[in-house]
Amino acid sequence: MNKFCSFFTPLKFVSTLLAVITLNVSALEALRISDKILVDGLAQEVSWQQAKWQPLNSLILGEQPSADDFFGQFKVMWDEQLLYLLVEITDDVLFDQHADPRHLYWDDDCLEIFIDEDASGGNHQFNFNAFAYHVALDNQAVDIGEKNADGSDNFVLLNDHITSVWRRSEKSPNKVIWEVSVRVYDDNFSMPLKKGTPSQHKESQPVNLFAGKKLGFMLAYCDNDGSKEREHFIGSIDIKAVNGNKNLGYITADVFSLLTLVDSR
Ligand SMILES: [Ca+2]
Ligand SMILES: [Ca+2]
Ligand SMILES: [Ca+2]
Ligand SMILES: [Ca+2]
Repeated sequence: MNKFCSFFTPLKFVSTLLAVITLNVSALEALRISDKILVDGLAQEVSWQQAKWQPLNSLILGEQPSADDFFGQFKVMWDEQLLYLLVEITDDVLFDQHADPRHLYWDDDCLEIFIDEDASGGNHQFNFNAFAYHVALDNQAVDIGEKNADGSDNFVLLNDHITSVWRRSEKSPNKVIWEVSVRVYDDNFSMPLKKGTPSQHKESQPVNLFAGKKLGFMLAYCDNDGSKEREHFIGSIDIKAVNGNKNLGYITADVFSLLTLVDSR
């Protein structure tokens, strides 16, 4: 047996092939936009025609919904300042049971955008190593910040990071067309201080984006049609369960996809 054959044993070949397939499944590319994107819930831009639809169909919690209960797909693009998302959603009932945008927001219908600016992976539950923006039906964005001084959870509105507009398509079956732009912040982000607080603290600025940049990314939708708790939670990637649990994205960025920014072809 020559060196080549001894290295590529059938088992190694199969495991290498599986690793390549796994990488492809969890890797996404975003094309640079070619015209200005107006975030208005109308997918009229030429850029959106150039991007490919990506599935939003991996069950994280609950039972797999039928196509009229929930169906979603999305496109992702970028320019130097922003990431852009176009999400097309079928949801039979739009439901916002909690008026307070920071209270049990995951049990209302919401779009969830996960961003890990440097694709570092790792825990982000109570820090800004990565973000899990829950964009509600009122277009406000909420995530978990650093814990309060008394140890309680601190749900924070990060509306400066997200511009979100959705509207029904005028064409039957009148899907929800959700258009979003995201300012990308790195792990140095800290919450703005209250006005009048004397401090050297500088307000955090979003990073610039460029071709070749890699980010951790995942998209999900919390679907509730009238229950106390969300009925389905569906994401853009099939998360490997740990102890039977796939709902790991709000805790660790390890489960996100790798999103590479590329120039238009
Ligand atoms: Ca638009
Ligand atoms: Ca539904
Ligand atoms: Ca990070
Ligand atoms: Ca719903």
